[in-house]
Amino acid sequence: MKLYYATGTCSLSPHIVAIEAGIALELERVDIRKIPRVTETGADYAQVNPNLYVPALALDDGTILLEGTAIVQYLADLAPASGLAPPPGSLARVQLQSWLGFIATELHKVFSPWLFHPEYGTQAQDVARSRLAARLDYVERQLAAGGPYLLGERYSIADAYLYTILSWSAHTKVDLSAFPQVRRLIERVGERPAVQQALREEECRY
Ligand SMILES: N[C@@H](CCC(=O)N[C@@H](CS)C(=O)NCC(=O)O)C(=O)O
Repeated sequence: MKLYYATGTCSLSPHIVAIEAGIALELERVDIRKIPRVTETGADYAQVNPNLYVPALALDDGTILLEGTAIVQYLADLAPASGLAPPPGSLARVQLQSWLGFIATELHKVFSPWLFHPEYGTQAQDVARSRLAARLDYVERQLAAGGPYLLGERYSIADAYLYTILSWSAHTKVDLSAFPQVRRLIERVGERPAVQQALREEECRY
């Protein structure tokens, strides 16, 4: 199985999940700063993902899986004993999917692309930061009521995804100081050996 990734991006989330699940991954880096988009082996990434973004997971039979939230569920389901995702069909699984959808649409896609492109202007960036603050307040309240993880006592793929997205906060000047439960979750996830290993493998320094 091969993960197409770019250092410091959302592809860290499936990378962490694969390590947590004990799944061996081949890694192929994509330079997302350039068009045409090529991988480190010189392959045309448009042939892998016509949308050009990472992550993409190439299965051994040639199937390409796209979208981070689908990829992490696929990986977790390959290793059910890891407990990284509740069983498909359970209410807990739907609650997990609810968090994955929330992180993807309410957090990830508010950070990116808006806060990574100064050319969009300070007004757009201020709106993005204030929207993120409102959504993080929601996460904070959920964690205060039933943490320490998004699903309660159990660490899951949603926490790895949340960690990945919020690791962009310092660089993008998103202030987490009002969200102690969120910061605690991020610290706790960041200390996990799988997370440290994924960061090392991507040569990433947060
Ligand atoms: N909907 C996609 C979005 C992935 C995404 O935003 N990837 C970013 C990195 S975090 C990227 O590759 N950006 C480069 C581009 O869009 O060209 C997913 O959730 O997997």
